[in-house]
Amino acid sequence: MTSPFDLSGKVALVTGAYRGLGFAIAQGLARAGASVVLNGRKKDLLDTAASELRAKKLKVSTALFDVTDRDAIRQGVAAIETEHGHIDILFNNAGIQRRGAFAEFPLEQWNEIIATNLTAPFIMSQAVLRGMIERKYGKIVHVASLMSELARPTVVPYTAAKGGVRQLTRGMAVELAQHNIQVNAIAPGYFATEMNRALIDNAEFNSWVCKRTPAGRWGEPDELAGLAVFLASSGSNYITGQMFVIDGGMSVAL
Ligand code: GCO
Repeated sequence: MTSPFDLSGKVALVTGAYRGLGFAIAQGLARAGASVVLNGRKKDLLDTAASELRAKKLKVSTALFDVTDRDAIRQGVAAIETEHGHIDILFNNAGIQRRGAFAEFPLEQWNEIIATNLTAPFIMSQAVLRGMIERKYGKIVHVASLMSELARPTVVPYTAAKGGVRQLTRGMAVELAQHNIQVNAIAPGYFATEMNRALIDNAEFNSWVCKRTPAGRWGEPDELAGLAVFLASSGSNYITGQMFVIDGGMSVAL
């Protein structure tokens, strides 16, 4: 009897996988036995990440494309399916953050955030869907956010996009369950990633996160891997449309 969390024989595609949460997710899936395709748009960073995981004897390859470019996505996914035969698991992790007062927030930056954080998961999911439907098997996991549920000043566009990711998860889950495709979301709280470097380096904000979080600290990217493996595995076959908050308790504390 194999473990319900064994991903041997599965092919997983992780977007934005060369660092931070995406890299931790990719490493976790590979450690669970999956053959993992790392996506990113910077070749040198992507190759470095792949080399690091290969040095750990993990099965990884790379797919260089920008998740805001629909044609590049289609070509990239087709190339992966030609090389691997199938894509069983998709993690829509790629995301950006731009911070600024709502009143003066530039429309161009709003469009960037929506394109990467919300439209890209839509396009990526469509790109892998035909194969998943044909095989009557698929796991799609969107990386949502604590901001899918809560809000703070200066990140309103990101919050709006991540709120959309939560509903995208629910809508896709309901429509695709008939094909044995489960769609869920991971909602990270404050993790120590490059996207949050400015916050970590800000003594006041850093102190606020540590006081506001019952665990008293920032999350480490590797702490996301277990939940990612669970949602990618047969252990979650009867779970769909759900968003799993992983935030050290922040969202449940006064
Ligand atoms: C911010 C942060 C947050 C969180 C994360 C939540 O500026 O408040 O970037 O958005 O770190 O994105 O998932």
